[in-house]
Amino acid sequence: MPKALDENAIGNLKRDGFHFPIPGVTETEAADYRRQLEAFEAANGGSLKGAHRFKTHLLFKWLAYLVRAPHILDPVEDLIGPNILCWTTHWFIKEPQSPSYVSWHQDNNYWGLDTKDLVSVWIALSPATVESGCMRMLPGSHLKPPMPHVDTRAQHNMLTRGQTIMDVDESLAVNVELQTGEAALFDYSIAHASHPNKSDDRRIGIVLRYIPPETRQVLADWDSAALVRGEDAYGHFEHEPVPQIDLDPVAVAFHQKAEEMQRQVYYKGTEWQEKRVTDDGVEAPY
Ligand SMILES: O=C(O)CCC(=O)C(=O)O
Repeated sequence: MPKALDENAIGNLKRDGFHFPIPGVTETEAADYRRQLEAFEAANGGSLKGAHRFKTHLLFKWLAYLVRAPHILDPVEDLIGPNILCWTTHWFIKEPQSPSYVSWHQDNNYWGLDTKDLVSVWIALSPATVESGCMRMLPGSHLKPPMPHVDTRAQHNMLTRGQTIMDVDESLAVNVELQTGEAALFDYSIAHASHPNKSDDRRIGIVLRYIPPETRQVLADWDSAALVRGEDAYGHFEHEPVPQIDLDPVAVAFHQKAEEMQRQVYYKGTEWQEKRVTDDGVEAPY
């Protein structure tokens, strides 16, 4: 008996590879989390960047709470079972009227996690509309053979390597429009993208990524995750500490090690794996 998702939602996820909207946070929580995010940004040189965009549940107490919230974990449990690790949290923030975009890609192409069961929960902390550059999904693409990606390193592409599926028929894409506080669930293999933000507000998305504990990281010898529900009988991931306060020194030290490993995985096989600037002078976006 599913805990949160009805037949329609589970059907959408199986057939299309995504489902929305589901409750993410309340509008009041969204405003509070945005305020805390923006206070951190103001104290740390502006828009969240680099390592701060990844595994931020180790830095912000409110996010450590959110990745463990029952109303988020119940739908995830309906999809991947009762034992759940949170592998990472990712920020996708587009400034007002900015050219930043996300090219068509499949997440399973480059994260090294040997599971089909990774679930992403994308939560809007501001309106995600066609105007502000909401996510776009290619229904059913998660059921097809993997699509070839090219590393473009294109300017303004928010993806680490600018990895891009070249031949997508945009007319088939579905806009994942979300109001502040709403969330979307999507599959590890779904092809997705988003256009630039043409609105006057920031488009702020925080994405929580969940896996079952039998998953292995095949692109690195060590990886970590937070055990957020149930048990881990496998031990493939070192369990992450829970920050007791914002920027808890123990969790910050762990974050440094864990985000460096994620950087290595994202850039595996590129010059950026070992250094932050390539021989032709291109700086790694993360
Ligand atoms: O937020 C976006 O526009 C893209 C998000 C994305 O690529 C992802 O969550 O995997």
